[in-house]
Amino acid sequence: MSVAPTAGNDLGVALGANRSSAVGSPRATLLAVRPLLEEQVQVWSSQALGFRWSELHDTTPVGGPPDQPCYCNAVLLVEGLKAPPGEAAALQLLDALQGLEQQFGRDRSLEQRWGPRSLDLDLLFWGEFRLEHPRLLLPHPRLHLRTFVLAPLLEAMQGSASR
Ligand code: PH2
Ligand code: MG
Ligand code: MG
Repeated sequence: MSVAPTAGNDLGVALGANRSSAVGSPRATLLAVRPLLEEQVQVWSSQALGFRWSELHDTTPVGGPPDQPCYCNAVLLVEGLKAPPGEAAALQLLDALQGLEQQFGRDRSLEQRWGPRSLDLDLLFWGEFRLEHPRLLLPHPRLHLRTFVLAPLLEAMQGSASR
């Protein structure tokens, strides 16, 4: 049986940074990573996609050590994915996101939970797909609690798609 693709297959990625990277401030990092992230998602999916971006938001840190710097946050919505969601594909995308984090200086072995980071790329959801894997929970379990994700997500949902 074949199932027609629907808009319910949209995928969300949250971007965050609150420590400078080789390209500069957290804001400069998010600006630099935007086209690279689109490229990675494009390569991962091997098909034409639509991208909707939020603005960049300066946000107060939630959790983590006291006195950490403010974050810059954004959300990317990916539209038009034809393949049905699945574990192997989601983990492949996670690998690509973590590769980009490393490219911008992230070293997970050196950091505290929710401590400052040069780039954080979190998969938020992929349609209604549910995944409980040691490396990845979908949808993101704290998505509904985080204004720094919800506000840009709403903005991206209301924006127009670029292809
Ligand atoms: N990310 C965290 C913890 N706290 N606070 C804000 N404002 N923005 C973030 O992206 C963020 C956070 C862990 O990933
Ligand atoms: Mg993360
Ligand atoms: Mg995060």
